[in-house]
Amino acid sequence: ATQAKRTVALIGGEFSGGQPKGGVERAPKMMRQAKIVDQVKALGYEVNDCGDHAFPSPDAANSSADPPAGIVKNPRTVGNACKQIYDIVQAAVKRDEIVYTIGGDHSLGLATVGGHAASRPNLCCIWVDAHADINTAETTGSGNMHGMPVSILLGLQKPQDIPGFEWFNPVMTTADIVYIGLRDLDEGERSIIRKFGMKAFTMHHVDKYGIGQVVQMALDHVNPKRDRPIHLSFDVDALDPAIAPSTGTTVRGGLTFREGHYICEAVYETGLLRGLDIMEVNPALGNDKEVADTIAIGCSLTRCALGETLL
Ligand code: 5AB
Ligand code: MN
Ligand code: MN
Ligand code: MN
Repeated sequence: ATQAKRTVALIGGEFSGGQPKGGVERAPKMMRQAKIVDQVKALGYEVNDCGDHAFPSPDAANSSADPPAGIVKNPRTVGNACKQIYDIVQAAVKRDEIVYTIGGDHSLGLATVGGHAASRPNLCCIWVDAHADINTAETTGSGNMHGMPVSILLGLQKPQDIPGFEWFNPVMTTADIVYIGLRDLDEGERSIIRKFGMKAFTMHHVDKYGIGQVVQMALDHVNPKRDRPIHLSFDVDALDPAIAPSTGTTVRGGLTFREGHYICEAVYETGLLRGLDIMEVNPALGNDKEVADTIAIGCSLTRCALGETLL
C-alpha cells in the first residue's frame, strides 16, 4: 500500500568556510549531476527544489572583515551562512516538508538541525559521524567550526559568545541527540559527552552489538515511544574511508557500506524522518573513481533514508 508522501525540500549548501579544504562546496552540484533529484522523485516524492546557496569563499572571509575569535576561524562567515540556511530550513519545515540538505561542511549542521528544531519543538537528532562535532571555543584545537556545531546547537557553547551567532537560540538539549559511528574524539569533547551523560554509540559499540542493535538502542534513547520526528545528520566521514574516501577528515575503522545504509533504512522504517543532511562530501579530494564512489554513496544513503528497499 502506498501512503501519501511528504514533499522533499532540497537545499544545497555550497559552503566550505567551516574548515580549510576547498571543494566541499561543490558537492550539491555533483549530487545533482548524479541525478539525485530524479532519484528522489522516483521514490514517489514531490521535490521542492530550494536551490543551491553559495557563500563568500573562506579566503575572502579570512580578510580583516572576519578575524578569528580566539582561535575560531571565519566565525562571521560561518554564522552568516548558517543563518541563511537556517531560515530556508525553517520555512520548509513550516510547510511540513522533509528538509533535505546537501552540504557543504558540517558547520551547516547547526543551521539544518537548528532551523528544523525551531519549528518542530519535539525534534530529536541522530548524528552519524566519526567525530562528535561538539567542541566549544574553549576546547577546539583546530578552530574549525565544522567541529563545533553540536555545542552551539545545544547551547553548551553560548552563541552570543561567538561573533556571527548572536541570532541563534538553542532549543535542543543533550538528551535530544544521539551519536553513531564515533571514533575520533578530542579530549574536551570526551569530557563534555561524559559530563552531560550523552548517548554515543562508537565503532566499538557497532562491533560489539551489531548495527541493528545499535540503531534500536539509539532510537530507544532519543525516541522511546517512537513518536518524535527525527533529523538524521549524516557526515560521510562516518563511513570507512575505503568506501567514502572523498571527504576532508577521514578516519580509519568506519562504518561499512551496509552499516551506513542500514542506519538510513532503519530510520526510514520508523516513519518519523523529517530531516536529512548529507554532509562533507568533497569532490576535490581523491581520484575520479574515489570521487564518483563518494558521490554515489551520498545518493544511495539519501535513497535509503527516503524509502528505497532491497525487495
Ligand atoms: B566533521 C576535530 N575534532 O574539532 C576538530 O568532519 C575534527 O564535521 C572535526 O565531523 C571534524 O577539528 C568535523 C579534530
Ligand atoms: Mn561532522
Ligand atoms: Mn566527521
Ligand atoms: Mn569531516
